[in-house]
Amino acid sequence: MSNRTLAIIKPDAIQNRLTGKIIDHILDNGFDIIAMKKIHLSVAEAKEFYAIHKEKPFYSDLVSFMTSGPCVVLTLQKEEAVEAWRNTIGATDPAEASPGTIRNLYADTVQNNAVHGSDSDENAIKEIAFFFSINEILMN
Ligand code: IDP
Ligand code: MG
Repeated sequence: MSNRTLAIIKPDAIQNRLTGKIIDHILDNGFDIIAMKKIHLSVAEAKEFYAIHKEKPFYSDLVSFMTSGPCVVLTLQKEEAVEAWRNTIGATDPAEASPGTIRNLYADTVQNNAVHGSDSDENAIKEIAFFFSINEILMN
């Protein structure tokens, strides 16, 4: 499974009509999209997805942000997908994201940072299963 990761195009990017540009960026960087759907997270789902951050001061604002509008969730496939996708999105804070990364190009603030990426193979497996059932993911 180390060739898969979970990506989310977050509500700020959807609101800013950047979905197509971000999907182009994904494809131009050699990722295959093996699952994709547009969803609107419930508060309960957002809380569970970000449970690892529940003690952080930004947790409740993060949950509000992630439920403020729809997201696009994707399963991406590429060799060493987790690391490759983290490199493609850039640092959490867009002010620190390298030039040409998605967060550098399309994000506004450390919270409204356009995209999500799994941080480990273990979490990628959990996060993909959080959003997709097995029959929603292309097999090849
Ligand atoms: P990551 O998305 O780069 O993995 P995490 O530390 O896992 O960053 O944080 C999850 C999300 O929480 C971030 O993408 C961002 O939306 C939000 N976040 C992280 N740090 C802060 C902060 O200091 N202030 C406000 N929001 C934050
Ligand atoms: Mg993270």
